[in-house]
Amino acid sequence: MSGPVLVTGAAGLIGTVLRGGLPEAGWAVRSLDVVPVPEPRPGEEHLVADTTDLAALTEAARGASAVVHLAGIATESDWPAIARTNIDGTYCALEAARRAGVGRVVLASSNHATGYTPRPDGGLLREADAPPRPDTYYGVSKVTMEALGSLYADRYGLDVVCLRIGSAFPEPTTTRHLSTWLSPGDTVRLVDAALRAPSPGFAVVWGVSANTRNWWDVSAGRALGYEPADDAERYAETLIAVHGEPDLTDPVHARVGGEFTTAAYDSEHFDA
Ligand code: 15L
Repeated sequence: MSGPVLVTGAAGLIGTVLRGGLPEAGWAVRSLDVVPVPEPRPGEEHLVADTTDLAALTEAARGASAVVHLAGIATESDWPAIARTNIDGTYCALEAARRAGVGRVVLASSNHATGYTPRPDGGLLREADAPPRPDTYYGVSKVTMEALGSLYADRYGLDVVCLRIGSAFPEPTTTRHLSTWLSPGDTVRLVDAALRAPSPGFAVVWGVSANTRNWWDVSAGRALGYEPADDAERYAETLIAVHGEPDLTDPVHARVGGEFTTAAYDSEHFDA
């Protein structure tokens, strides 16, 4: 594969992890964000643009080997903000890739596309058994992201891999994260696999580490070549000592979207 990987939202939490890790995995990175990325790495290309600016995004995608689309609001917000930044932004990322002749797009979807899904009683939940069940307008934007990805794969033949990310943080900070954590190292491994998998077509895979308490089945991710190496369990004793064992009758633990499914996440509580 020639050409750098265009990473949108490169200045954010996951973008910063990828800017560090993808070059080590052999990928040249072209970073794009609405703000300048802090401290560009040697060899890193960096651009400032809004992902809803289709012309700018198309220019940015020229010569890239793939687009990794992370840009967007990462939590609940009001509808106009979600519609513009997350939904229009995803359309622009896919359309820019198509216009620039880039054959592969990796999309940062989220577990919140399926947030009202009950946590399985036992066993593991496969992507195919978790149809759209968004918990917020943010979740709706991720369902729409997956739908747009499917359209661009079927209609234009793009390879589109949607990563339904769990909790991508430096380390788990809640007992829910013991099941949903995606470590920084596994974030890089997952995106690397999504970039390398031969002809994935359209794929949706959970983005989660090899956590002992996982409720998501990572088989589909493994089939793409993702080999998770981290497990949140090493944080369990400390977190449980502070917060207690997860109470499975509490909606935060009973549904996969956790606190996003509670009244505290009604859109009216969030400003753009
Ligand atoms: C997400 O999609 C959010 O971007 C992140 O802030 C976390 O809330 C995460 O999901 C999660 O479910 O823990």
